[in-house]
Amino acid sequence: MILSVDQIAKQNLEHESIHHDNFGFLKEKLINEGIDVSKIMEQLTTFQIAIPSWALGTGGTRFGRFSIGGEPTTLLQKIEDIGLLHALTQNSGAVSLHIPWDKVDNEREIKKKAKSLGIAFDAMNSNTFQDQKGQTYSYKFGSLCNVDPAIRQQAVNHNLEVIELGKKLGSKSLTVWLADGSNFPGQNNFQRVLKNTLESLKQIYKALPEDWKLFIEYKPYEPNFYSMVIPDWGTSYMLASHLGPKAFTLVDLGHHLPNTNIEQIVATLLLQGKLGGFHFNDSKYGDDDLSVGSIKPYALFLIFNELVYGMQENEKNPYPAWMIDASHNTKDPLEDLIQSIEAIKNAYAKALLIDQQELRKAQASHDVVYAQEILKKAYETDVRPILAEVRRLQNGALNPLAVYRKLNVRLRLIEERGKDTVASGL
Ligand code: PSV
Ligand code: MN
Repeated sequence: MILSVDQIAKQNLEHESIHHDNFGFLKEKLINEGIDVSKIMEQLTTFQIAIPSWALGTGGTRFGRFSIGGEPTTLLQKIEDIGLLHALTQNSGAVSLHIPWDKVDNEREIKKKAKSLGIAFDAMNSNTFQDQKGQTYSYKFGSLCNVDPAIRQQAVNHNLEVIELGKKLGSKSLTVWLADGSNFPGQNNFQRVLKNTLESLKQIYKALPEDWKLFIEYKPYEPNFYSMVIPDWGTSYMLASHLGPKAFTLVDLGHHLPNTNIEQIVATLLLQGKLGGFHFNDSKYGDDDLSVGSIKPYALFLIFNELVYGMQENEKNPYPAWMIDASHNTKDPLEDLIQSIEAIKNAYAKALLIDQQELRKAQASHDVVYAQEILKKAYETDVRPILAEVRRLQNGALNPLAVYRKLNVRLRLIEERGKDTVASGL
């Protein structure tokens, strides 16, 4: 299924007059406050968020999975779904693959389909946290960290294969997330597993093409509950620093203990030029993979405040890679992704409204109240008309969710693919 520009434009007619008034009013208000609205719109236009191939089917928990119907079963269909999202939102022009969840046996066809829908190949994700059929050694007791050199080598080789595949598709980065760790004291020697991990990563790093980046995720617990080999940003940063200039830390918002000050981590990594990428989601307790901005929208805004500042001030930090990393048990995954994309752009746009000069002045004079007010003022501005206008100018939908529902996209996907299809991946 494909959504044409004409179909979307026709749907926009219904929302056009209200949008026109709302945008006009907001634009005038912001211009009167000295804000460069067109610059903000430019920044929002170029902002692209990668969609992980595993987010297009209904996620499950270990207690069950409730399929939505019409789920994509092949990579081509997953790319088609991202094409639908991109047509509506104009901000999801990239896919992130997970190997071997994604079967890439027809690269040329896949590349052709992605190109026709304006979709690029973002970071490749390797998987050494599950055993695959026919695999020689098991990762039950770790992969890159394993005490057995043959197991480590198998895990390294898998990453090298993923890089090779990514090269063919035009990807420029590899994300490594390790489930490696231990469930009980005494199970692992902390120093040895960390050293093994670094040595394994060195082999992977050596195989990276010149223009590629390596992103290292961290996570404090799950699936191991006593220790994880890369539990926090500090360990990831240390590994990335040992590896060299192409290695970076990747922040997944769900990979922190409750109440961690993620915006401060972001600031520190940016200062060091080592913030490579982001996995967006939201959480109440742990790695809940809830929709971005659904639980802690203010925290997301504060993170974007640091990102905006850091992207301006820390030239040696590359432009970060953005990806949504969530999994849904109850919602239509495409509707959820529309909501997530909107929440991310909403936080970004609000952060762009912050009067950085005034904030520096308030900080310099230790005016705590005024500093807080400056942030609040930006946060409480309803920026949705700007987001809609940016979409309209790019032939996207003024209201993507309304159009998705009006055009019965899910029903049409069910008609096309059937009620019982199950997407591969989580
Ligand atoms: C792990 O929780 C993670 O965030 C990593 O990015 C994985 O690759 C992804 O989820 C999917 O399992
Ligand atoms: Mn992640």
